[in-house]
Amino acid sequence: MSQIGIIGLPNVGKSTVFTALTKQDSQIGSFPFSTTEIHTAFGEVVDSRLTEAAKIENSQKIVYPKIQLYDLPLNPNKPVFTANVFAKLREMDGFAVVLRDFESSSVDWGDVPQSINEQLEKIKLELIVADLEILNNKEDRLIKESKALSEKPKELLIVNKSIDILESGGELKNYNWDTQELSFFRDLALLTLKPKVYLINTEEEGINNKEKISEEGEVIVTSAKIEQELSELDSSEENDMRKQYSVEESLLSSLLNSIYKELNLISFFTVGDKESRAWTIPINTKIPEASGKIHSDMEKGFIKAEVVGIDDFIEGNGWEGLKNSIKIRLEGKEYIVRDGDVVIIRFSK
Ligand SMILES: Nc1nc2c(ncn2[C@@H]2O[C@H](COP(=O)(O)OP(=O)(O)OP(=O)(O)O)[C@@H](O)[C@H]2O)c(=O)[nH]1
Ligand SMILES: [Mg+2]
Repeated sequence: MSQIGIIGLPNVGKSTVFTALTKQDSQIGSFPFSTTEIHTAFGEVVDSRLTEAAKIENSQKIVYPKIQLYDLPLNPNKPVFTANVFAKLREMDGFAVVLRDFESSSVDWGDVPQSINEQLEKIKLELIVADLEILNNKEDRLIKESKALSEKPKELLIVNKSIDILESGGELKNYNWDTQELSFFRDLALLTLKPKVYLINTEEEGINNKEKISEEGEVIVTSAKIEQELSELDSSEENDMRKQYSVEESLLSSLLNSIYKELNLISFFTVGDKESRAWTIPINTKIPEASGKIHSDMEKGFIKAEVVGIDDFIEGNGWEGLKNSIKIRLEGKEYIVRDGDVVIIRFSK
């Protein structure tokens, strides 16, 4: 399961976002630095296609895709994160960066710039400085170790290149690193290498949209406050209110989609009377490996898979309705699983 840290400057609505996504409180307050502890909880994305498919098969249980979210406290003194929080940030698979675009006279701006791009630069700088510290230490160690060598080791060249990028204000994720370089980076858990999605927290009355975000990548525009209020309603009330506010897709679902895009992940499904379930895999995964997610025996003894897209599955009225239909394809070991595939794995034990 992906672990995502919600980060941003003080009082921009990080905890409001966290609560909207998880229904758990994390010390929302109108003053800066109101969150003082690390909070974590799961966000489960109710995929209506899976609900529909499960209904057709009378599934006893439905397991939707989940992400684990973290609301991380800021340090009122420098640096913005304490060592403890930095250590947590290094464990994350990616970040949701919250940028404040709502006015609200009752919420203190403190030192936070009103421009979303300036906010973004400030946060980026914190991450860059943290990475530089790690890389500078690594550089010192490598120089010492390589004194006796006639040639600079490859690792030192990678470190030098990374330091140059960071010192000129760049993030490491924006460069194409080869697999050797990426595996070297793995142990260092560098923060600017992690994927990010941007959450512009805007007015309840509609998008403020004063400014276009300068960063490329997945951007979600939302009012965290509305989303938090909607998350407290039951699902039929929520649907009515969503229509009224014209925010049909929930923040959780757009966030999950954006995160999956940034992390190159997709979901496939198993649908049956006991359980209907979403499974998360990297894109370009072959079916034996994907089925290993369900059970290791399936990967080892993989023979064939029956595969049908979930929309076709619903339209064809499930396994019974699709019996003998050409919509169900028989796929072998080389098949690459697509987003939304419903599968039955045939395997030998
Ligand atoms: N008007 C308005 N207020 C919001 C919105 N999102 C958050 N707020 C308010 O802004 C204040 C700060 O929100 P928090 O979620 O506590 O912000 P935070 O980033 O977690 O703050 P710290 O943990 O203190 O850094 C609270 O009073 C929220 O109710 C929004 O979309 N619109
Ligand atoms: Mg907070």
